[in-house]
Amino acid sequence: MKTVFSPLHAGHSGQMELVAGAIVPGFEKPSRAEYIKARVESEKLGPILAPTEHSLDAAKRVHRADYIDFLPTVWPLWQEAGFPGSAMPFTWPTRGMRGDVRPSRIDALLGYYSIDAGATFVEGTWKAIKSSYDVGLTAAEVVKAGERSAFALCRPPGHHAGSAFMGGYCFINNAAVVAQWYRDQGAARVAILDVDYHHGNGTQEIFYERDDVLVLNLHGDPMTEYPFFLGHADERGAGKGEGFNHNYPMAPGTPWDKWNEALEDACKKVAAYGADVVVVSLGVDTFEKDPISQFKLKSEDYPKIGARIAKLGLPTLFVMEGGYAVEEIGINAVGVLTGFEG
Ligand code: SP5
Ligand code: ZN
Repeated sequence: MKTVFSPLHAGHSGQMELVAGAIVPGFEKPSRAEYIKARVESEKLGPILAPTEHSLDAAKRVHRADYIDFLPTVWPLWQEAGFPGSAMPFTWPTRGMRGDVRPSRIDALLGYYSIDAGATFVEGTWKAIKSSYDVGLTAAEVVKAGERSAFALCRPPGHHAGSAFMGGYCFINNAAVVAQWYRDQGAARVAILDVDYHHGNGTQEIFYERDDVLVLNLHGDPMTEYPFFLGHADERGAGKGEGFNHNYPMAPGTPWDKWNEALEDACKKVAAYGADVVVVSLGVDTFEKDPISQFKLKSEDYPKIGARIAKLGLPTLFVMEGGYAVEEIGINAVGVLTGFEG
């Protein structure tokens, strides 16, 4: 399997995040991607390709144009304002406020375009976001050209980013971008299988009223887990999209056997849907030693995930999302891919 990777992710480093009352170094750090790349190499998964540059048109098919145009301006505006540290929001237009009027100050704009303070900018962030987007589309092209699968080693991740907001370490929703790109290239039906520990709220929001992209999410129950405000089992899609969104919220402490039942059900739905291509939002923060998560998957479980997905017999694009147990992230993420290859 080919991997697409860009070293430009590394400019997104040193960002801080707000956790339980403290501003701490971000869990989403450059070493994550480097450990995965090293494991791709040591396992001889296949060649590692550099991405090609893409215009932002494909991003604007799933994100609002004003949101995408805002992203490259964040760091320059933050600098211009003379603010220190990482660019992050501190106020949000929640219930009872005007979510329809765009303020003019950069710190307020960040709140206007965010669900939380979890997608923070430093100097190299925009270039990293753009490279992650290019990685996703380049890997999508590999599968479109006839390969059975490819691995988009995206960093930063994407699945918390919605049509007009960032959050949860995510800026552009790479999985949503490539799913839409496959539709635009002629695929009739695309399935997105999100196995990251956290609910992919952005992906759900983007496709919620559509029946041409099936969205399945396996994740920590939002009653007790980030992103809290989406991801319940009764969210099944709306309008034309009713019945084309499936959530599998699971309790803290969920072990492999229980998690695997959800995977089995989700895979059956992908097969019944008749998808032309599967996009896997590949997070490995379901791992027992993940520092911010509560599931109990072991390293030996990840190849089984890949093997089950392979059984679908469909063209498959793996898009990297979360996973914060840095030492084991390569073993677990590449474990899925080698399990897929059989
Ligand atoms: C892509 C992805 O996996 N995003 C995850 C965003 C999670 N943001 C909330 C982090 C909450 C951290 N809680 C830390 C508890 C440490 N003991
Ligand atoms: Zn996650």
